[in-house]
Amino acid sequence: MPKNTKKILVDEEEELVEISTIVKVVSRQVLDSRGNPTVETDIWLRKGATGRGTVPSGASTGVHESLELRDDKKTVYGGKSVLRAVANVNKQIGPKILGRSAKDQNDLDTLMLKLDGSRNKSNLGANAILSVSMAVARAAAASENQPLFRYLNKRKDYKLPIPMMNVINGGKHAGNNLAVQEFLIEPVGGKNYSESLRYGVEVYHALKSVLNEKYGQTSTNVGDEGGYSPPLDKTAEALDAIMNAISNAGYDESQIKLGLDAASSSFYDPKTMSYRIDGKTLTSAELGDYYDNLVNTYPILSLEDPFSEDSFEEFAKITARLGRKVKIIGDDLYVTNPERLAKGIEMKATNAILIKLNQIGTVSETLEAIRMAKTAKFAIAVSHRSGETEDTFIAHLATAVGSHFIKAGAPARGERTAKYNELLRISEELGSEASYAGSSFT
Ligand code: 2PG
Ligand code: MG
Repeated sequence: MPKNTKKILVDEEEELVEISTIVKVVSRQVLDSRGNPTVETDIWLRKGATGRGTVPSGASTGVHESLELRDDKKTVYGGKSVLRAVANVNKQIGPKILGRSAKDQNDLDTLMLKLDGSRNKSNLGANAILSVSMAVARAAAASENQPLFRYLNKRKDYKLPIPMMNVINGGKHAGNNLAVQEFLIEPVGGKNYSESLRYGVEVYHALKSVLNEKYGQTSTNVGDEGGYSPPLDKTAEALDAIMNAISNAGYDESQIKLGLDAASSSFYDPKTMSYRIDGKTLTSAELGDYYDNLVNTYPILSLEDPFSEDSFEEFAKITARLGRKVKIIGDDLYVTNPERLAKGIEMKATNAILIKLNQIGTVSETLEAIRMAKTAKFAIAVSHRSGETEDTFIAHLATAVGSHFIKAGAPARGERTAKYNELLRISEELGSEASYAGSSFT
């Protein structure tokens, strides 16, 4: 090597470290899509690159999720303000990460876990920690002049996900009597992401006409995730309306599959160990038969949280029974937690996982859960929360990790379309560099 080449390389390395050095951290309180306060953090790096993380919030939260820290001061935002979490970033986390490289995602996440010191991030708040973790990743990507998805995956095996669109809202997301929380359409048949998105949007609009005609105009008021919220009380009625919409829009069941998120912990009664659905009270075994019947009647491709959040055995039974046809997705069961996922993999509890950054609270642990799920050959669905923000992190994450699905609500309301639109931009940028997950389901 000529004498001064070494010197130049060293300088370049120093330069890279310097570019990614964190010089400023500012957190604030902003609003989510339900009008509740949430945490947003901005990070500045030495040469001017910045990154932002805005944290979403669930309604049907699993009991095993990391803790979302709220102030509980009833006179302010009904107890929902997050000023303590914001202060934890500004006063505790911020000073500790100044001078560190934003590229050390793992180390920075570990540092925050140590600083928090609890099992479920209850001291600093998972909302505080995640806002920083996301902002770090974004700032590091900006320091390389890369979009986030490229920064998160240097191997470049990008895959665009199938949109899982929640077109009828029930459960805790709507003011009707549907026990099942989400009725999703999964347009697997498009030749690429944007075509599948179009199929889904057309069905969503056709569904509006179907519901208006059958149940009147108030039936197309929308729920938290932009899906319609008709005054129905039976699962099959909602599925029939969607099937009509699919055919009215000119599609068939090879092109558009259905998904259900039962979110069954919200209709489970632990005292009687039974489930209240369609006006009936069912045991776990009866609920298993109920799902089996639905899967044989409708083109259902995914079934999320069919049993309550600690029912690993019941999940394993339904996966053994229906798993060849259907993706059995663990959401509240796993809460994106690598430890709970390890148990699920061991027990063959499911064949798919829902991934939500804020359930676990750091980007590194989320990536670890995804890595484990991929090794176990689970299908992956990267997901929003019912309380969302304009942040598009999950669109990048889904593309980077080659997620099969992205669950981001109906194709309506800005916080939902923010994700679907970002994926349109990503797919435009990637062109033939990316494959499309739909092709493995047709
Ligand atoms: C779910 C989610 C997102 P929430 O259960 O999958 O759709 O709902 O954010 O209310 O937990
Ligand atoms: Mg769910």
